[in-house]
Amino acid sequence: MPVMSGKRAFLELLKQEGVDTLFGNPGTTELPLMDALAVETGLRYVLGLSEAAVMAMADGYAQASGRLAVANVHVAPGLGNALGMLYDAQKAGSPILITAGQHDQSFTFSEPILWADLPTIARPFVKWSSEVRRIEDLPRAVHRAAKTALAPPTGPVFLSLPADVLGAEADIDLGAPTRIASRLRGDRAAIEAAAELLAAAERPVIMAGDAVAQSGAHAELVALAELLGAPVYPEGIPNTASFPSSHPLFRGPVSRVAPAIRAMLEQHDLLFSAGGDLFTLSLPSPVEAVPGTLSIVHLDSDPWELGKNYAADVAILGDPKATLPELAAAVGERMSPARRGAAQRRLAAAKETAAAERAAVMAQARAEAEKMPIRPLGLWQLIAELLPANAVVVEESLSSAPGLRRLLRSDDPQSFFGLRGGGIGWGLPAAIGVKLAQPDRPVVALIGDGSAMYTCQALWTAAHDRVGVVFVILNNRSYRILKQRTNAMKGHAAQTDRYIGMDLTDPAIDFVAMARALGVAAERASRLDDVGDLLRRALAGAAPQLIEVELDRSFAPV
Ligand SMILES: Cc1ncc(C[n+]2csc(CCOP(=O)(O)OP(=O)(O)O)c2C)c(N)n1
Ligand SMILES: [Mg+2]
Repeated sequence: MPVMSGKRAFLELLKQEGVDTLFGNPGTTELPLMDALAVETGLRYVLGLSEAAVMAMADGYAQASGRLAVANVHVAPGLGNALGMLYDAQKAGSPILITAGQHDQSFTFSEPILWADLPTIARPFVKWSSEVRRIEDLPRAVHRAAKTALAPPTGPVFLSLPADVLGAEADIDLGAPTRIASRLRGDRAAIEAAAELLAAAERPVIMAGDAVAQSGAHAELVALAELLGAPVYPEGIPNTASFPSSHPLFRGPVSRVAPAIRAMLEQHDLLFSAGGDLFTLSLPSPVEAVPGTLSIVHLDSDPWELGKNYAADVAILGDPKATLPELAAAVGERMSPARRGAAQRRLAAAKETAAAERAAVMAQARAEAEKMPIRPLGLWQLIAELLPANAVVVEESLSSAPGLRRLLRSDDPQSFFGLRGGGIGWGLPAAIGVKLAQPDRPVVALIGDGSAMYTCQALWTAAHDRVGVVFVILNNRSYRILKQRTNAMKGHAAQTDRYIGMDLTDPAIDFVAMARALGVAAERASRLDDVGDLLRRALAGAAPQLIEVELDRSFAPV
């Protein structure tokens, strides 16, 4: 066995696990690693200037590559700064190994500066959280962490790395990675039971969730939806391209409030959730989202999600790509000629409804496109027209989002990534991670002005590492969604038209100057034509570019 330092062993272990990129922000406790990186050619270090940006870059990279991402932060304050974005990564099920340097173990009892019990801080947000105490345990720890992050349901893991472990030398056996085969096929009896219900349903509806996108099961879900003649909605927080948006059965997302979800579900007698969450809501409601008469068939790779909030008549633990073909075949066997005829009629009707929905949004977008200042829907239509078919969109557009998914083409599972956890500031750095994972695809980030300010430091990384993302800042100079929601409370703010802590004015934030200060070329547009010109030019180039769009600040009562 070779004699090796802990710091060298750590980098070798990461390479064994297929890692080629490290996202990080260093401090004293990470210096052993930074020292080892000085002579390392197989790993690229991507520096983020705040830990929130580091974490979200790693998240975007993990989601867009499906591979293990690694983020390295500095002791307790660094980990603390990363936690909001770690929450988002946990909700998205992103396979990320987060490590933090820790003080020398002989030193920690005296409570040195920056020290805290790191695994305890990270634990609520990860699948596994631990500290490596001996250099001999380092291989086992890293392999276990990587295996756990990538095992379904995927998710982040945390390791604290004390300086004495990284600095020690020992004869170490580096061991080898383990991968848990993820194409888990659902239980046969459960598939048969599900097929009985699906084939007998008279008004079925499908919700497509992130597990479909993650397993690359578009074609498999399309086949089942067409067989059933069922419309397909993206799940409540539609953060992935879980169904091809150009398909005639695709419907725009449902809202995140229970009454609207219920109104949709009341038109159906059976809900098939393919890897979707039922339901992450944003506001409490006296109305239940799911009507009592609805049958539920639920397939997911995460047992926690199955029947979490609403009892499933049949719950299948399985990978969508591996399980859907068997389910479709079992349904097919049960489709009598009469049922097939009914499914054909449903298919035709569902296509018509979806086409009418699309036409209505497009007509509204055309009307909005005439207005000044720029309205979100007019902007979406322009962007949807201009983006090439292989573009990837990263979205954190908050109040501007309505209509976007209906207009945007997101036809492959990697073509769209949105905010899952709700902790804003994710989108701008996540887009950098997405572009690093998919360098050959154009990546466009659609980011609210408020959201952009949480992690705007990441622009420097885009410039420094020449990551050619096109950042579109939706500048309505406000936390517009909070104004909408405060207004809906019909209280003092609505009566007085005063919204405390929600205006980003006086001074207005100059995103063009800010981007240029951080090394990213930037322009401002107040007319759609100008947005179009800037976007065309940005897409033609390879450098990062920021377009600040002056959006309408007003909001209609919701
Ligand atoms: C980390 C974090 N802090 C605060 C919030 C609360 N919050 C939700 S939306 C929002 C404003 C978003 O503003 P912007 O990105 O400009 O979008 P707009 O509402 O204007 O469309 C805030 C502050 C949050 N969700 N996450
Ligand atoms: Mg805003």
